[in-house]
Amino acid sequence: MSYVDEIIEQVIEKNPSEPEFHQAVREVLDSIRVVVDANEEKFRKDALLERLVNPERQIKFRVPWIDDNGNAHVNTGYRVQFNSAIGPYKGGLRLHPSVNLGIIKFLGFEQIFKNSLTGLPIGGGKGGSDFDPKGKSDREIMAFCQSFMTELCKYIGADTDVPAGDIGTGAREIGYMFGQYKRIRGLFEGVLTGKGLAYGGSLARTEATGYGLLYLVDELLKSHGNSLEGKTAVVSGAGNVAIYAIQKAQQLGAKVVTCSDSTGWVYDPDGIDVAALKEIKEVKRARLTEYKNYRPNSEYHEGRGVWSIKCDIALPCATQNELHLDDAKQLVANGVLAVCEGANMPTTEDATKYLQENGVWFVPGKAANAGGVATSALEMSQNSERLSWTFEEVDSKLKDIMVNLYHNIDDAAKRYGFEGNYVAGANIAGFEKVLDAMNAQGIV
Ligand code: NDP
Ligand code: 2IT
Repeated sequence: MSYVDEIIEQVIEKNPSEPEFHQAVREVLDSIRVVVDANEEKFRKDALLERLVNPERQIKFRVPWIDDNGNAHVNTGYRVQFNSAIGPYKGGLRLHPSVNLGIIKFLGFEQIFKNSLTGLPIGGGKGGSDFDPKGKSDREIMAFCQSFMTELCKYIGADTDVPAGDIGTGAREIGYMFGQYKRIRGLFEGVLTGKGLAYGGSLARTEATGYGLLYLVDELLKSHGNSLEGKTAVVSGAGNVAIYAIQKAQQLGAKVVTCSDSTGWVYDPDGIDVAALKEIKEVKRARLTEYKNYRPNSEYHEGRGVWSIKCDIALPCATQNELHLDDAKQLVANGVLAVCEGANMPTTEDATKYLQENGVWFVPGKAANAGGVATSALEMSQNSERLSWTFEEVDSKLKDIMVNLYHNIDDAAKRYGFEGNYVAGANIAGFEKVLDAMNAQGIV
């Protein structure tokens, strides 16, 4: 059996009940098979793949907090410090009831290659908790965040591990966590990114993941002699990534006709009203059912459905495995040109394969959504030099990073004979730098 297949088997056997982690490992190892096969003897001797798929450290802890009625609750907190070959661990904190170790490991594993693709010196990590922020008061959110950070602060620091936002963790949560870190550790340092502008945050970090996604889509289309002008796009999600993806798509001339949340989806034939969406989701923290109050011509549907709408570009920006084989078939039947992932691993394995086999330009999340973490690294730079850059400066660096990233994955795919396969290109290009660093640093 090949070294790659042995390791995939081992990962499944040693980490049962972690299907998302298996999926992420399978995708990466399948893509880098060509590199591994060419170096099999050395890689086996160095246990290179074993070291790649086993996190350097996994931290799991109890998070007790008290609700507004005086009742105590206990959630589980996680931080997986996956790989520090190219820099301090970097990656978000997810707060969602579905969080478990396997989810955090899949996200941490993806983060290694994503962070490498940014070209910046950041290693891979991820964390979070099964805490559900929905319906909680501000005080309850603060209580949870403070308790979470009371434990997490022992393991992180501006030069060791720098968490940030993800699903359920936005500016409010980062603020409470930063305050608690500072209080306990006595350090005002860039230990988190996505901070408020008043205390060390970077302009354009809020917009960065969605904007970066569209900078990449724009470059992808241009490279194929096409453009976003006049295109119809469908977006899933209605959170941080989705909102700013919709905004930038509109600025670049596309019409975005859908968005969704965990209970339903909106079809707005005139184009999503971003100001309304921001008010509903960022200010009121309400459901998308409210959208119709702002846009009487729009439709609200319960359940899933954004992929059934005819479009040129599809941008899944909600969560993992939200675009299935049937959705891929529908998108292809409707003539979709490109599917680019704003979320992490939103497309199932069979759907990805179907899209690729049917000539759709498919760009995986670790490349397409790397603008968020790249801008987090720019926030770290600004914190280190104790300066703040203008919006234009950060935004233009972000754009350069995404344009370079696109060409980097495109070139890597071509170099190995997989032209147009951006999954292979992203995994190979991301892996090459990590491999160089791991080889240089010995067996650690
Ligand atoms: P948010 O919490 O801001 O928004 C998430 C959105 O997705 C919400 O609209 C939410 O619905 C919806 N959603 C979440 N879970 C589900 C689910 N199980 N089923 C259906 N809908 C769901 O998160 P972000 O926008 O930050 O993150 C979205 C994705 O992008 C995630 O995969 C994340 O890992 C990835 N990502 C985020 C980055 C960032 O900088 N924030 C960077 C790179 C990737 P509801 O409103 O009902 O909660
Ligand atoms: O998935 C991701 O890349 C993020 N949630 C952002 C991580 C970060 O450190 O900005």
